[in-house]
Amino acid sequence: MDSVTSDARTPLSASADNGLKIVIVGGFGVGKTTMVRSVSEIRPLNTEETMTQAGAAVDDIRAVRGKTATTVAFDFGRITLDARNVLYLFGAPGQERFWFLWDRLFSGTLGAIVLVDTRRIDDSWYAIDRLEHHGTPFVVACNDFGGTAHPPAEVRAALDLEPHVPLLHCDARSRESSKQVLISLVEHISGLAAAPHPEPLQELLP
Ligand SMILES: Nc1nc2c(ncn2[C@@H]2O[C@H](COP(=O)(O)OP(=O)(O)O)[C@@H](O)[C@H]2O)c(=O)[nH]1
Ligand SMILES: [Mg+2]
Repeated sequence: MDSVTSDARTPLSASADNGLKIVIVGGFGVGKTTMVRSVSEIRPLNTEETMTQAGAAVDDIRAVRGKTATTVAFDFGRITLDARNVLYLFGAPGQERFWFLWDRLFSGTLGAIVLVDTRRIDDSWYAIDRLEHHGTPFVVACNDFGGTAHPPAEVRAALDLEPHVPLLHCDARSRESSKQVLISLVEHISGLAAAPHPEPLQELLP
């Protein structure tokens, strides 16, 4: 396995004592590894493996021609927010055989980014279902693979997204665009935290 280890160019500050976790989930070849690489301040730790013929039966590569490596565990990156707060990014593989990892990965997670390739929208259903089940806040980001952009209303309907879930457009190869997705997620999370309870308690009391 040609694993890459994080380098020491940006050592973690000794005062950093608060680790926040965000996960990036989505189907095979949707751009998770690319996004973690775009925003991480360290060379991301990942476990890319050259794809072999043995994987052909399990990974549907027809839609992602040119892809020669696949993530066999997960991607890991880091962003220092300030002296004390550090954001850890986990890119979780979307292939069905790794779904058992997700429930563990989601625990203690601040929120998630669901990456979507609008040509293969149904690859994202399972991720959304699991996140809703866990009550993990998330935003959905459609990664730009060129071609016709689908109207947001169409994507929202296809994913059966609740109206309060932000739907964005991004290019995972761009640091700026990926950063915007992270910022939207953090804004969404803080908006949820500030929102009043939808069911006022008084109405439930006699
Ligand atoms: N055109 C385009 N290609 C992308 C974009 N993001 C990723 N890719 C390419 O799509 C392929 C799959 O991306 P990867 O990050 O490995 O997907 P993962 O399986 O979700 O980790 C790679 O060859 C990337 O270079 C994007 O925003 N636009
Ligand atoms: Mg990957």
